[in-house]
Amino acid sequence: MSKQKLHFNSKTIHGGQQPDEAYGAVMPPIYQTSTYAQTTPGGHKGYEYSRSANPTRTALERSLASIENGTYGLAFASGLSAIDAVVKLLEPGDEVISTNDLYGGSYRLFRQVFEKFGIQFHFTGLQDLDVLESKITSKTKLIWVETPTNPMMNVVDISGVSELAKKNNILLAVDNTFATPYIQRPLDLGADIVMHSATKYLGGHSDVVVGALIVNDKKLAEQLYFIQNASGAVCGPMDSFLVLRGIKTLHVRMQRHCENGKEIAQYLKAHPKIEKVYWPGFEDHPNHEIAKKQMSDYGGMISFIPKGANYKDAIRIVEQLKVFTLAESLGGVESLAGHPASMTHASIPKEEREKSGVVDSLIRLSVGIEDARDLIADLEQALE
Ligand code: P1T
Repeated sequence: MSKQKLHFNSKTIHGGQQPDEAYGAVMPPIYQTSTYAQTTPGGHKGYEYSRSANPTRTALERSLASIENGTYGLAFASGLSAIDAVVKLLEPGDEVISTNDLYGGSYRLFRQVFEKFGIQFHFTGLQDLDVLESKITSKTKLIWVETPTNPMMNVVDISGVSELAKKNNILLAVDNTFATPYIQRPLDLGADIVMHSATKYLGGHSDVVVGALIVNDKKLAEQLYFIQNASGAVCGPMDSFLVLRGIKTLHVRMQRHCENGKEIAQYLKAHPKIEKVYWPGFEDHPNHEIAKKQMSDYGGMISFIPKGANYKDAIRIVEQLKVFTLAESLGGVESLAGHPASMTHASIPKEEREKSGVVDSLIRLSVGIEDARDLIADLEQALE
C-alpha cells in the first residue's frame, strides 16, 4: 500500500517518513549541524546551511504535509514566526480580515508589528458569512481564521469562507492549532494555508516552541520558503525531532483529549456554580451544526464562567487547582488552566477583548489525558 494512501492514524507514524539513508535509522537522526561539507562550491547532497534546510527539519516538514493532506510543509521557530511569514506575503496597503476572537499574540503581531508597515487589519466575527462578505474590499488580500477560536471556542465555516475567498481572489489561512488534523483538515475544506502552533497538540508534551505552515500550491510554498530562509525563524533540529516524535502519538492522544474534554465539559455544564461553558460539542453551541460538519470530534479545549464571578474569583479558582497546572499554553498531555484576561489575551485591550466575550471571569482549560475522575475531583475542590 502506498504511504500516501494511508489513513490518518498511520500517517502520523509513517507519513512522509522513510528510514535514514546513512544507517537506516528508523527515527531521523538529530542533525545538530549548522553547515555541510561541499566538494566544490555548490557540490553538496542537498543541504548547505541549516537555515536553508536541515535533514531533521525536512523529516518534520514532510510529516506535517502528510498529516494535513498537504503537499508542502514548513517548520518555524514558533507559531508566531509562522504567522509572521504569512503576513510577509503582503504589501503595504493590503488589508486582512481576521476573527475578532483569536490568540492574543496573533492580535499583537498584527496590530503592533505589521500595522506600522502599512498593512491594515479588520477583526470581526467570521461565524456570519454575510458580515465577512460586507467587509471584503479590493484591498483584502488575506483572511485569517482561527477555528475553534482561542479562547471562546467559536467555530467558523471553513468551506463557506473559502468560497468567498476564492470568489474574491483572497488567500485563506486557517490556524488549526486547537483542532489539529486529527479533528479537522482545512486544506481539504478549501483553505490555502494551514498554520499550527506545533508547541501545542502536535508536539504534545509542553517541551518545545515550534510553528508550522502547510500548503498545496507550489508557488505559494516557494514564496513562503523564500521568506522562511530570508527571515530565518527556522525550527532547530532538536525541536524538529521532538515534534516529529510527538506527531507519532497525535491520534491516540487526541482521542483521549476528546473523551476527557467531553466529560469535563458535561460536568461543568451540569455544575450549579457554573454560569456558562464554551465547548463546540454541545448541541446548543451557536455553531454546533458547522462544527459537526467540519470536525470529526470536539477536542479538549473548554472555557467557562463561574456564576457571579469577578476577576479575583476567577484567579482564586485557577490558583486552587492542583492537578491542572496554572500556566500559559495548551495541548500537552498534562491538564492546564489559564485566565485569558490576565495571561494569554492580556495584550488585547480590555474593551476589544470583552467585545468578543473574553471577560475577566473567564477561565480556560486545556484538558489533558489524565484520568478524568482526577480532573473532575480537582475542579470540584477548586469550585468549592
Ligand atoms: O506560542 P507560539 O508557538 O508562537 O504560537 C502562537 C499561537 C498561535 N495560534 C494559537 C491558536 C495559539 O494558541 C498560539 C499560542 N497560544 C498560547 C500560548 C496560549 O496559551 O493560548
